[in-house]
Amino acid sequence: MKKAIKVAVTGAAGNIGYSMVFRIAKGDLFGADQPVELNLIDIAPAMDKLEGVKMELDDCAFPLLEKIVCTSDLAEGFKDVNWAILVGSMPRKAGMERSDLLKINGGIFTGQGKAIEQYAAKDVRIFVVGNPCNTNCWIAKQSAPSIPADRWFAMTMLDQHRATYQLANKTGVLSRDVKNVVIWGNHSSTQYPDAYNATINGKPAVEVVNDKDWLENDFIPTVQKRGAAVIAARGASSAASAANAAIDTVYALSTPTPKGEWFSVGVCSNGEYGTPKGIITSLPVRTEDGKTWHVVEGLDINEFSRAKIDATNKELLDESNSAKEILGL
Ligand code: NAX
Repeated sequence: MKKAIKVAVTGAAGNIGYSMVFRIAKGDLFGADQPVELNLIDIAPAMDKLEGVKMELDDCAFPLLEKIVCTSDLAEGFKDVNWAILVGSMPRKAGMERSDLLKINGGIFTGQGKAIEQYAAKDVRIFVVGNPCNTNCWIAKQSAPSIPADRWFAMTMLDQHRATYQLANKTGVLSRDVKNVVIWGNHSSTQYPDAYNATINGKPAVEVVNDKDWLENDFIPTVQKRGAAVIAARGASSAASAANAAIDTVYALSTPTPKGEWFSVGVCSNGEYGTPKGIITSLPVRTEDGKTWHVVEGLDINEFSRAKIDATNKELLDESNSAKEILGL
């Protein structure tokens, strides 16, 4: 048997955590021959609930699961972990000022960034799901300066999956027939789901859809507002689909990307496609070896896309500048 990969999940007693940890234990991140250890982290009042999650994990008798730690102590929780999946956070609520949100998340993500830097394995990779995920990732990264910039990720795969389904549904094909939708920018309502670089059964998606008005005025807002639509329908925010997207992101970063394809994930910009250097922004990414990754360069950016990409990245730059100012980072 291989040496276990150690995965920490924060917010593990929450809804997304509950939908995610069983799939990690089953082998959905690294394959059916790769053992895992789970460090489940939540706040102290959630420890009883977390113990219940552990009991259920025990009761699955997963062959690949070698150890479970339940803790609210960050030193214990991040000790020697190879992956830190940060789900627990304070998303924006109605009436909340952006500065209040930044202060609360600043506290959470500076603390977690510092603890990861101090206690995690040398090869740790950090993936932020908790909203606002791009800026939370940026805050944690600022607090852990010795961890290289290419190890930090924020989730936009759920948006990619939502966009993929909308294109499939519109054109009467299956989701698997749609490839290479790109989500650019922030996981927020300014995100830009780009169908111009996507294909449907190998043909340009714009040609198959053949409805520019739908693509620009229906498809984009539907994807941008899908999270709110799920809340309205379900009375709770996306959990299983978010956990699925989180699993798919870590899997995509750990497995060679199929030829000719790419996926979307928030990464630290190096100025690609005119994005401001240093922000955590969603870009098209590939990995050839399942270890290192690179931004796919040379995609076609038309005037419409340019304006949308610039707007969402401006929002991210403003968010990180506010975080810098308010948190003194
Ligand atoms: P829940 O409220 O069900 O669970 C959150 C859990 O985090 C709770 O158990 C809570 O005790 C814990 N927690 C809070 N502060 C913590 C801290 N400082 N350290 C450790 N644990 C902490 O929320 P859930 O539905 O699971 O959503 C979690 C986060 O994912 C939210 O921020 C949400 O906005 C975000 N999402 C991100 C998405 C994305 O695409 N990036 C989509 C889905 C989701 O909206």
